[in-house]
This record gives sequence, structure tokens and C-alpha cells, in this order.
Amino acid sequence: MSTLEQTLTSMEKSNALLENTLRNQNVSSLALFQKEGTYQPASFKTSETLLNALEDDVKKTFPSIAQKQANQLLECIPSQDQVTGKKIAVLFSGGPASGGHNVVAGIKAVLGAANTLYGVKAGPKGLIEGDLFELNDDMVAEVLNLGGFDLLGSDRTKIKTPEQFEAVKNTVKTFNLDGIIVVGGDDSNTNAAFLAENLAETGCSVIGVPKTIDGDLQIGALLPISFGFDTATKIYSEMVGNILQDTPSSRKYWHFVKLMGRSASHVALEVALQTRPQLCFISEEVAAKKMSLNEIISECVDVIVSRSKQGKDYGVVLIPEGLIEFIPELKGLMSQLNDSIAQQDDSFNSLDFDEKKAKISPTLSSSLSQLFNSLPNAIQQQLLLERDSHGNVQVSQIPTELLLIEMIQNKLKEVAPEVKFSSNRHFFGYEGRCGAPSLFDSSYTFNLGLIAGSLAARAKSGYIAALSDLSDGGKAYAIPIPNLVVQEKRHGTTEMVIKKALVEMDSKAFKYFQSRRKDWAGSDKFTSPGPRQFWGPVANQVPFTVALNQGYSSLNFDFK
Ligand code: FBP
Repeated sequence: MSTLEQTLTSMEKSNALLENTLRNQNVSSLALFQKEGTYQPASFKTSETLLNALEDDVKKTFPSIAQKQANQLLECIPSQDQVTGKKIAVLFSGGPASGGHNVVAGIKAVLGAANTLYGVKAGPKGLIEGDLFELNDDMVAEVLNLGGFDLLGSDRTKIKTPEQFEAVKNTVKTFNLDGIIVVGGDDSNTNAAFLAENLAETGCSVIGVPKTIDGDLQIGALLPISFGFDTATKIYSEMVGNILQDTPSSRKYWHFVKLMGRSASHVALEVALQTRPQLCFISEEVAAKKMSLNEIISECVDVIVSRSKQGKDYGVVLIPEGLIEFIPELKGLMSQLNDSIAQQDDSFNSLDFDEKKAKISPTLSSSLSQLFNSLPNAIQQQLLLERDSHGNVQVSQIPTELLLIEMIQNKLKEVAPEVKFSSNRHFFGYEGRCGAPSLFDSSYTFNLGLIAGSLAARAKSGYIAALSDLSDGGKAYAIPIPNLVVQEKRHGTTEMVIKKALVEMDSKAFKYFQSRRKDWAGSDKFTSPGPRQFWGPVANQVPFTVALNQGYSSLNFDFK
């Protein structure tokens, strides 16, 4: 083996050189958690901000926790007294998001050596099965500032049956747990509230931490963004920026880029603001304007034809993952499919496509059946795939970009056969979920961990940890989850859920995009922001959408 080969082989034992450096980077944290060079669980006081009273049904669903919480938002304040002897468990739930490891690091730091922190292996399933292990300082230091959820693993099990709740009670008993911290998205945090209610009699508290790259777990100014969104959108922006940079060089392709974000279009909007592509659809706008698939195609064709007249047979179109669900006619179809599939027995998922189609077709109205049959085969197949454990279509598997390309090709043949149209399609999703967290996500998540750890240590239950005023020092809160819960129809039944935060048509970020997009469509005003940066002039940036919507005067975060 040559010397270089030996060096390369020895490097396999540790992380990349960048990761080694990042692991040793300091993370900025709020002073209120710090005491004499170490961390201490905060105390909580009732905030002056008022929350809406609970609906009767919500109150009835969460009687124990709602009574204790009394509709009050809590604010973190420094505390003089230590907490000792507590046993807390942490788990990841749902899709990975950068910064999860720093949440664990924040919890570990604030609990200190006087308390025990357990990691739950492989998400909620691990909690049911009692698969816990004690996390020591070295394990946590090893993953500080690094991406992924691999310290613990994750899954999408929804804890909902009496047997599952009973199994979790057993885990609580076996490990003598005082608290469980669930790091998850809207569904997982709703689940955390149900768990909190079910465990009330055991004295074990349950706390949620807002995670999801989709950015749809936002609670106004109190919680401007979920963690992972910043890193994911910076990664996608680099990739989209690189493609944009390619287009006027090669001068021959239209690139259709589908961007992850199950439902809301926050990711697409953020990437558009960071890169300025020729076209970007915002699902919420499509729904608000009740746009049909044909209207979307016409909009693309108009831009393609007009650029072609300028000799520009190239460009980039951003498509939010969830677009298909927001086009009214397709939404109706998917909702009917969700309901019909929910009524099938377990054997349905093992049937082949034709058998599934034969079972489902008779349940559709004639207009929906016509629409379903008019879709390309690849789309039909994906629409009949197994739902996730929350009953949702797995939209990340639906090739919407292919649907648009095929329909644009057909329309161009009809209205402008002279236009040269060569397309490429991409889906950027999994590439952005596990990268090393941006500086913002590193610090943000460490602080969320400090808040969540403090809540669990102080026996508060049914709250979600939140941080506001991101560019102005940062303020730490605990929001009662029942106050975020609404009733919504999901896979055939009405359920209590945390409402997904969608892109608002009157938000500053959307309005800014709306005011600029026409210019971007005709010109080549794109920018290629490059990789997310850990040092240098733009390293401290928060998402553009967050800074615009919150009315910050700068793009930079600042935690004191
Ligand atoms: P979470 O809401 O659990 O954070 O997951 C978000 C997400 O990344 C979506 O954007 C995407 O639709 C989905 O996960 C993909 O899920 P899976 O990992 O199961 O393929």
C-alpha cells in the first residue's frame, strides 16, 4: 500500500476532515442557561402573551395536561437551583433533519452529570419496545455539529393504540423515566401531546421539539421555523444555483427540479429567493387561485416560448413536492383515494397495480375515474402506493416533474412546434436532510435542546420547546401543544392535529417573491449561492423567508 493509500485507509476510521473541525466548533447559546461555565436547567414563568382558549373537544381530549397548563405560554428564566436525579429519554421521530444531534447535545448539557439521559433507538418504535441506552458525554461529543439522526435512528411509528400506550408505560416503569423528549414534526408533536396525556398518571412528562425540513411547523413569531429547514434549503440552493449556472453555458436544457417539502411550499419559496429561477410554483397559490393542471402547463409554456424568442431555450422550473395535492382537481382525487384505501384491508398493499386499480376504480365517481385514467401510468402507480403511518400519500415518490414535462411537450407540439424543448428532471430531497447543520441550525437546535431539557427536568408536560427573536438575542418559550391542535379530516376520519403552517399569500416573503418573479422569468438574474458556509460573510444567515416574514432588519441570527 502506498503512503497515500495508507493515509486514506486510516481516514476511514473517523469523519471527514471538515466534520472533525466542525465537531470542535463552539455553539452559541442563550446566557440564561449558563452558570459559571456550565449549564443549568432554566425555570419557567407565565408569559404576558395570551393564548386562545381551548375548544371544548380539545379540552376533553387532553383533560390532565390542559388543566395544568391553563392556556399559559411559559417563558424561560434563569434559575439558581440545580435539578438532580432525573431520568430523561430522547427520541427522533419522522424524517431526519440537520441539527438533531445538537438537540441531544443541548439536553445532555443542561441535564449535566447530576441527571441521566437515555437515547431511544429507532424512534417511537424503540419507546414501545423499551430499546433505550444511556448516553454518555463522549457519545454526544462525537456527533456535535454533525448531520443525520444516526446516534439514535428514527422511524414513523404513530403511538395510538391502548396496547402501544401500555407498552410505553412499561418502558417508563422499567427505566424509571421522569421525562420523554420527542424530536419531531407536526404529527409527532401531536403524538407527544397524546403521550403526555396518557402518561399523566405516571408522573412522566413529555416534551416536543420542532423538527422538519419542510418548515411547516411554525407558530407565528413564537416559533418562526422548525429546525433542519435552513440547512436543507441551503443545500438545495447550492444545487439549484449550480444548475442555473449551467443553463446559459450549455444553452439547451430546461431543468425541472422537484423540491422536498411534503405539503407546504416553504422549501421551494426559500430556494427561489436564494437562487432566482425562471419559474417556481407555490402550491398554496395554485390552490388559492384554483389553478387547473392545464393552467399550470400554460404558464410554463408561455415562459418557454417567450424565452425561446430571445434565443434562450433553457431555464429552471422549481416544483414543490406537494404541488399535486394542491391542484384542486387532483386534490379531490387524492382525498377520495385516501378514503378508499383507508377502507381496504391489510392485504391491499401486497396487491399488484392492476389488482389495486380494479379494487379502487369502482369507488371513484365517473369524473374522478376519468381524471385518474388520464394521468401517466407512473403517476397512477404512485397514487395507489401504501400510505405512511399517518395515512398520507407518500408524495415524495410521485414524479410530478415528469407529469409537467410530458404535458408541456404535448402542449408545445400543439401551440409552438418550432420551439426547441429539451428537458432534464431532478428531485432534491434526501440530499438535504442529513448534511452537517448550518451554523444557524447548530446553534438553534442546541438551544432548543436546552429548553426541552429544562422543561423535562422541571416536570412540565405537553409543551413544545420554542425560540423566537432569532436575530435579536433569542427568547426561549414553552408552548402548550393542546393550544396548537385543531380537528382535521385525515384518511377518512376526523383527527386532532397540529395545523400545518402553509405559505401565506399575504406574507412578506411570498409578496416579495411575487414582485420579482416576472423579472426572473424573462432574464437570467439567477444567483448561485455556493455551499452553506461555516466561516465567512454569509455563515450566520437565517432563511430569507424567516427574515422577511419576521421583519428582521438583517439576515443574520444572534443568540445571547
Ligand atoms: P418529517 O415531516 O417527518 O420531518 O419528514 C419530512 C420529509 O422529509 C418530507 O419532506 C418528505 O415528504 C418525507 O419526509 C419523506 O419521507 P420518507 O423519509 O419516509 O421517505
